[in-house]
Amino acid sequence: MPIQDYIEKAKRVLDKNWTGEYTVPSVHLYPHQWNWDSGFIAIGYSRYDTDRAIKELEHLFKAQWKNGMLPQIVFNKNALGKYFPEPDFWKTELSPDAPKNILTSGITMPPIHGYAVLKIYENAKDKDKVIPFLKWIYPKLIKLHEYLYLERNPDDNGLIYIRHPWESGMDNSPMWDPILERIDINKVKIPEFKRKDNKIVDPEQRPKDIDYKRYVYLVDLFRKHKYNEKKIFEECPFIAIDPLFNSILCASNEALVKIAEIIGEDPKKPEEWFSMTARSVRDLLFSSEKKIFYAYDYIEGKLIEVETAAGFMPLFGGIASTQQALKLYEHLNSLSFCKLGEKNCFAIPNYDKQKDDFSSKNYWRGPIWININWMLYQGLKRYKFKQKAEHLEISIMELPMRFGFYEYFDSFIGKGYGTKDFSWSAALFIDLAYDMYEKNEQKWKIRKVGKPLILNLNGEHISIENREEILKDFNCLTKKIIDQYSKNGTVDYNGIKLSPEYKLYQNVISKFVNKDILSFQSKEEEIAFLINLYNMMVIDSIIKLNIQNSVKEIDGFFTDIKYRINGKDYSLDDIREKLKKFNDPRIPFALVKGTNSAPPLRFISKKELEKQLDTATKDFIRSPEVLILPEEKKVLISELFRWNSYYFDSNEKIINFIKKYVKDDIKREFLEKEKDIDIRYLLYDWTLNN
Ligand code: 9WN
Repeated sequence: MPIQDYIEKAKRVLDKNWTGEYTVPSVHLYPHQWNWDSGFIAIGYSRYDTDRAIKELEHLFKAQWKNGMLPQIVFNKNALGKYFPEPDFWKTELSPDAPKNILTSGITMPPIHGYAVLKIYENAKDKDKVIPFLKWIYPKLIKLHEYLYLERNPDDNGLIYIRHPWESGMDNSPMWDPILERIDINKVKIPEFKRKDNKIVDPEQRPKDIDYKRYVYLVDLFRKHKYNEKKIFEECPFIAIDPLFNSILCASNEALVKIAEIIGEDPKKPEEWFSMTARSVRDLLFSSEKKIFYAYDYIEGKLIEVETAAGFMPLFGGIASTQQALKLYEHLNSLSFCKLGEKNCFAIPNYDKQKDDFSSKNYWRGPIWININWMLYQGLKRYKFKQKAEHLEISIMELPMRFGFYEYFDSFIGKGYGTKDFSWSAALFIDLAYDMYEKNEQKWKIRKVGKPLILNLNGEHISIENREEILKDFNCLTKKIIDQYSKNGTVDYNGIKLSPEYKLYQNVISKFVNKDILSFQSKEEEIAFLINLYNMMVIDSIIKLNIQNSVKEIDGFFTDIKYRINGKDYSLDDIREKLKKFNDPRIPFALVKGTNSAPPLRFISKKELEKQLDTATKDFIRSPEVLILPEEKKVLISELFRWNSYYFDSNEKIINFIKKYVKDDIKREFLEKEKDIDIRYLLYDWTLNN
């Protein structure tokens, strides 16, 4: 499996950054443990090394403050001197809440940890082994959330504030500009300090000095107040309600409810927290007109009208209403944030790319970040925006495969910026690559059809209607069934089974038995009919054989299950054979085998055949079934091409075919000019699309 090589590369990045107790984000630029990084890193580990995932979070939570705050950084005593600011600057020992003998910073970060802990449990091979860890960490997670709801919830409405841009994780996001400008660096006293980051990474890709002066000013204020939350709140010029922070908190609250149920705790608290925060985010941070959630400037008492990727995060938190989600989608899928099919744009940039001050290079002011796109991917999947989710999935996979495991990526050319060998880029790549890699593991028990099984013998077989009427009924019912019971690529087999249309469908197909319905007037009519017949026969077989996991459960699914038509029996493979005479390589992409890999099911009409075959092919080629890696001179494609070697009998044919459907200039040029392309096959996902 070609993805495996890249999984190994990603694991090597994590091995390099693993200290024995936790993983640094990057050895040179960030040589300590970071709060939300460890959450994402643990999600990656959860796929292949449960012990490490657990250790990662254990180490972080051992540094939790007495008041429940989980610090942004846990410093490594042996690596001091390479980063700024370090413990000598933070002076957290001034706070009675800071842990003794553990060095930390004095702020927090987005609380992704509840969510990550649940993933560790869900992905573990031996779930029982994770229970003691769940029991150990659950009260600590509750304490962390309790700290947020008690100390950072000034209006008691569940909207949690942050008091430093570093707490958002999106440090120099343009979203914070209007608030930070309030700190007039010419008027306030800024302590002496020396940056280290811009000696390691090109300063063009990092925050400006003026930003750092303000960051440092805020830290100085915190230590002056000995990290007393109430005093800080009264004086701090930066009090912001961040949609990203609050959405992540909701995702973790939701996970805490599930964890509580697993270990027999009362889930009431996280349940209430979830509803309270979700309601307030929905009601107070959304702009219906601008189709985005905004951050809120608590001091001015108004929304900060700056559009960044954070504004879509309520999709990840599962807190946007259906109407809000539709609006968010419209905005997300626009030229501002990368539209499906738009040329030369990868995933979602961190800032509206149509703004004058957008930068495709500078840190949180425009580039693509893997963690943000990974969360948006989860959110889009959750709200069933399948195509868009898949587009992000492709980018999260392709960007590191093509350019390396960088910290962030150029929004137009994909080049990697910041530090290389960055842990969460590797970890979240692993998470998605495992989905791809594991999906083909045979999880199902195989049954045999035995002898040929004819599915359409349960009716009268004799009909007085003519061929045209029967075909008309078939088309009409097929269209109804597909339109009503399949959406975004998933099919409601149970719904179909119980529907009146399915009953009528049985009646119609029983009339095929003695009728010559396979002589057609036009090529279009024949192709459309055969594709619809194929797709309906798959559905009918899944229902009648009570298939739960995959058509692969049935040995002989494609050869031994048949429909009788005019006295002759046809299997799915026979129908596929019949379609070959048209020699149209787009046809295989319209045949839906009841799987997750296939493009969405559609009723094919003879009038729109051309367009529909194109769409089906385009959908497939622009899905994660085709990964194009110019820098690696590689194309990774679905096995489907190999099975259809009738149309695709040479590499040249494959490349010529896919290049017609590729929008991105760099990729197309690569496919056009490169003579020596290495084609590798990705395994097909046979999981049932129910
Ligand atoms: C300050 C570690 C962290 C990430 C943040 C990212 C960056 C630190 C910095 O690196 O921030 O926390 O020094 O710039 O902005 O999201 O957690 O990877």
